[in-house]
Amino acid sequence: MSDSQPKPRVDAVIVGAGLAGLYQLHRLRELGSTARVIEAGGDIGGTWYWNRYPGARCDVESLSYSYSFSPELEQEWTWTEKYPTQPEILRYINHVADRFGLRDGITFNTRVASAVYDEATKRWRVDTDTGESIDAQFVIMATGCLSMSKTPEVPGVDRFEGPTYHTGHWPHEGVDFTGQRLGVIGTGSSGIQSIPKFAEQASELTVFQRTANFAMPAGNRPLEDSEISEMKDNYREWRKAQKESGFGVPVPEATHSALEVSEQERNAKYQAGWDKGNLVAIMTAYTDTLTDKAANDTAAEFVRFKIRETVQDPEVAEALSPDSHPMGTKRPCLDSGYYETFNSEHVHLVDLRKTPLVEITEKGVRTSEQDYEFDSIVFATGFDAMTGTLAAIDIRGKDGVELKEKWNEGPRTYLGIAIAGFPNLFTITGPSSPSVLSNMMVSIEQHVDWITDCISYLRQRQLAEIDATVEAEDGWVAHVEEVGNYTLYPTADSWYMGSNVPGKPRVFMAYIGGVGVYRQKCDEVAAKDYEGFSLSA
Ligand code: N01
Repeated sequence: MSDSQPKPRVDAVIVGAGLAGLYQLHRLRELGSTARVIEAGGDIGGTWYWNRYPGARCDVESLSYSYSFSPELEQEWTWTEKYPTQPEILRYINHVADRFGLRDGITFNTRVASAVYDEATKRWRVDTDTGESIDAQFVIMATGCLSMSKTPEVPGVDRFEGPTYHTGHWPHEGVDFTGQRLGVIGTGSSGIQSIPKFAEQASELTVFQRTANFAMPAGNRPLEDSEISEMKDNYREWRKAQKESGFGVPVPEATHSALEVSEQERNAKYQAGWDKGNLVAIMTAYTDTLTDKAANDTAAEFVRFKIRETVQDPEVAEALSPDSHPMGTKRPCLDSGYYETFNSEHVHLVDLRKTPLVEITEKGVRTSEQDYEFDSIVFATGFDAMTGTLAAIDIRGKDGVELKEKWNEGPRTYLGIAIAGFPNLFTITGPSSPSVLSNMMVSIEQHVDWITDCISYLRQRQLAEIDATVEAEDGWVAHVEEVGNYTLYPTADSWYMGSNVPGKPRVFMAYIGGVGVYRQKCDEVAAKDYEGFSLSA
């Protein structure tokens, strides 16, 4: 579109039509604002649109992983299983979009290529890869934390002659691996969920593991009518507890150090969490599990014992037992038969710490020790998390500063919502907010509500611009780092730290202060007329 043509003019462009983008569109429409959602995918759903690999489920229980903004929606939707499958979550998202009439506000199969701030008009020019240019007062990034997938950084990724798949971009029509020799690289959440399913089809399955991860059985099952109706009767109380909790998942508060109770008492508590199939219950069983290595070791050893108990071959059990990072400092997983899968004769584990991955070849995978031939390869190798998607868009703020330049040494934000020098730009569950360390639904709703209130405040006062101050941003970055350093998280090479992407700065990219504490801080900022921001007419 040439500069002389009039551009569509809206109050806000929302980037992404996942759970965050849809709710943001709904809230802005309620406010009487005009908004356009731009979505790269062919339909709504975000993460749940792309991640369709077999076995994909959410690790937060169904009854908690849903919007809280509409009591009517809560009552009319009925989840079927303890942990929701990807297809069921996608059905839910579609139900929400239809119920609240959101589809007409979304442009699909379109990527935002750039967003450039015009200091004279105090508005953004947003350009898409389809050649459209939109004029917007606000840009709201609802791009998700894990949306830019990555393949392994070894030569030959395009050389393999058979089909390759990435768990984060799974074909919508599904894939049948029946009778195939299949190689899977990666044992994070996506690998751990899909590997048991692949083993049901493949004739030979070889799993390439660089880091053994902590997983515990999800204990998934159909929900009882009585638990559904009990939750429906008590949703308001439950939502309040979610909002005030540490991780957006209410659990009883720990009262003791893991080191001040007997081994027997400790293991009984871990066993109870294990039986519940609730990650947060084990991670927060004691006050110091995430802050003290010795305390953490007690939980880690409990899981390693379970692995040894489950996996028949002691050498394989040893290789599957995580010992390179404290439990929880890389995202722990819920599984359905993961460790048991390695008891099947046709399933093989390759420990890449002993025999590193060298390259992908025409026929398969080469390690330092051996060539493996496959019919298909699955990359369960994760994402350039938190910043990758934002850095891929050419975002320019005041004085033409590029966001990716500003974030050269790691992301800098105020509250994970705003970025100094990039006025009227908001990041839903952005870096340095609780985001990935929480039930995403709780954090998404909190951010969307905060952003909507902020836009309403500006409108009422006829203010054109809000920009975080550098001082407020510096203060927040320091606080996030300080709280992070109090924990064991920075000790691990994890995607939370950016260490899964070569060359990415090593910075802890989430706020571990807890969603309840964080919400209070955000509310205080708003109550003090957006303290830490400069506002102008
Ligand atoms: O990705 P990951 P994911 N050579 O980054 C390995 C969310 N999620 O898609 O650990 C060899 O966790 C890598 O090894 P290492 C959840 O937040 C949620 O599984 O870096 N191996 C690792 O084993 C999750 O944390 C749900 O040493 C390489 C794996 O690939 C996040 O998404 C379900 C490699 C990547 O694991 C990402 O999960 C699924 C290389 N060059 C995902 N590069 C639920 O809620 C990477 N690896 C259920």
